Amino acid sequence: MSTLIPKHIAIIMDGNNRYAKAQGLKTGQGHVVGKDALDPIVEHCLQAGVDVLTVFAFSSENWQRPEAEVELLMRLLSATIYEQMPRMDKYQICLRFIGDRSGLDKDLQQLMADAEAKTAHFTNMTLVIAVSYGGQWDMVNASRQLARQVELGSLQVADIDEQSFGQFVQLGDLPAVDMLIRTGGEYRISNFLLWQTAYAELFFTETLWPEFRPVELQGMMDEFGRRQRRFGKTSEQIET
Ligand code: M2E
Repeated sequence: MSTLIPKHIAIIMDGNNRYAKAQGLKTGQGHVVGKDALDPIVEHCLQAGVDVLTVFAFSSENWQRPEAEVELLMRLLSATIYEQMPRMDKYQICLRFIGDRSGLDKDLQQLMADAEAKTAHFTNMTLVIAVSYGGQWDMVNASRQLARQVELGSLQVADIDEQSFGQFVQLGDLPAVDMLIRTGGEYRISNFLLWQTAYAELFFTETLWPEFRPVELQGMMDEFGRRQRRFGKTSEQIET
């Protein structure tokens, strides 16, 4: 039986602040260490043949964090995009951003658009960074676009179904999420990809994000394969 590789993995990278506290670092320094934990995970997904990796870098709710932490995260986001571009080029990875960009600094919006344009033609893997993203914002945004199409007469209400709705949520052109992983010991979806994870296998680990390594990710991918082979069968079928 060939090993089943997930097409789309999504990760809620949680635990940066707890890591910083445990290491006696200043708050926010955990985000700096957390940033560097992503590279080995990206490379592991690339080598394993994963098509899409989506990571939750900054949620709609993160705007409520202390101003200094939000500013640090925004600066870190810009710095990381600059830093990552040579790697995207080297590994031919398409970089995309999802979320409500309207609240972001104009320079950052331009940097994101440039990075997407420069990597749009790469086909080895797609790395999606969720910035100022919320699953509920996503679904409301999709609903607004559908309502506008109905108002314009280019869509009938009767034509709104899961298929047409699914085209208007973020990443509607990409495979649905197969594996949703959350590090840091919390067991919540926290308004991440709500529509896109409808059928995702859920994986939680106590490991804090800065300490999350490819070996643990591979263990989850192996478990994903085992779960898929059981998918839809009765327990009797499994036993025989
Ligand atoms: C990331 C952003 O907590 C976030 C701080 C910024 C870096 N980060 C974690 C990301 O997820 C942009 C790119 Cl191009 C890659 C990773």
